[in-house]
Amino acid sequence: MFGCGFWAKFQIGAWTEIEGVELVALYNRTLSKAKALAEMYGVPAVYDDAEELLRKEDLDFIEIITDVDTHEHFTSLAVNHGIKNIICQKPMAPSFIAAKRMVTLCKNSGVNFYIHENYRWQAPIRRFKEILDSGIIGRPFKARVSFLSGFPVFENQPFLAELNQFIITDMGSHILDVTRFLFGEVKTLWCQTRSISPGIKGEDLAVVMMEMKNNMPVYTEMSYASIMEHDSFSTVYIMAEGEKGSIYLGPGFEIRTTTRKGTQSEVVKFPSYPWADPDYIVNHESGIPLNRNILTDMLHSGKAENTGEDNFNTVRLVWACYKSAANGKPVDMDAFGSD
Ligand code: 89Y
Repeated sequence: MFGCGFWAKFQIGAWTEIEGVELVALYNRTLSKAKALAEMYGVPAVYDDAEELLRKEDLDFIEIITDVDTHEHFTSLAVNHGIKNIICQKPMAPSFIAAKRMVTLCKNSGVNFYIHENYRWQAPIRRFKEILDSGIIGRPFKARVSFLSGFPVFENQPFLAELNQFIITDMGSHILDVTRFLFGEVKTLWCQTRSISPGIKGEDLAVVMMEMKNNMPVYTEMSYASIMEHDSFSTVYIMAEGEKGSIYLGPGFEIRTTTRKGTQSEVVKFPSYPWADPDYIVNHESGIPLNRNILTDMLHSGKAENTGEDNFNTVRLVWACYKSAANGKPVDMDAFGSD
């Protein structure tokens, strides 16, 4: 595993729940951080030289959880050292063009490239999809995906305040991916951003209006400036309306499904783990099914949802949002990225 920052301990925790996976080495540019994590999880080797790790260790796969600016560097380093399976933390890269280079490099080198994009694996969102696919609300015709939070996110991840592009890369990567997961691909989008909280470089509010290829209008909103009765952290609230009813995932992981017969409520349950932070529990738990899915792909017993190529469609949405926010115009997704 490359990178021993805030998220590493939770992603390692998720791997410890899966049989047959052994974490053999950690890399971090500050060795003391790697040593602390190695002690916590009993990892036999630590390095502050990534090349040395790649030369010395016999690896089936690596996972990259370093700063986003270094994802491309570590991906190409691993490819050059013959690693055949690479998992990279979201967001894939700090720019659209860098993400494109990473996907192309892995494809041309015969490397399986996966993105650790966990929100679509959150238990309430998986259940929401099951209800949607059951047909109980008929054909969906409109939806809203909402993340409105005042969680002190910069306390745990101070570098987020330094990003020139903050909320769409950090949370938009999740929210736009969930939107694709539930409602398919986007035809056109229009985005507005604002920077509300003092002392941050990038935007902490974005609203995105989309027309999906299936003709649904979908509205997404994401904010770390919102003081709400029910804070969305660290999941999303989703409303889908269909010809026969509606489904709402709201506070307390409750899903309310309404048809003309009335409303059914269910609270989605999932386990807690000692390594997970209770504030992030739904988020941290989702790493387990995500990792399992990637593992089945590596072992050729299943297909990964979060391949680099699939996630590149989410990356395109992220950067199309910034383009739209900069020029105030809708972006035609079929044409985006080809210029
Ligand atoms: O970095 C983000 C993520 O992936 O989930 C929540 C978060 O930690 C802060 O927005």
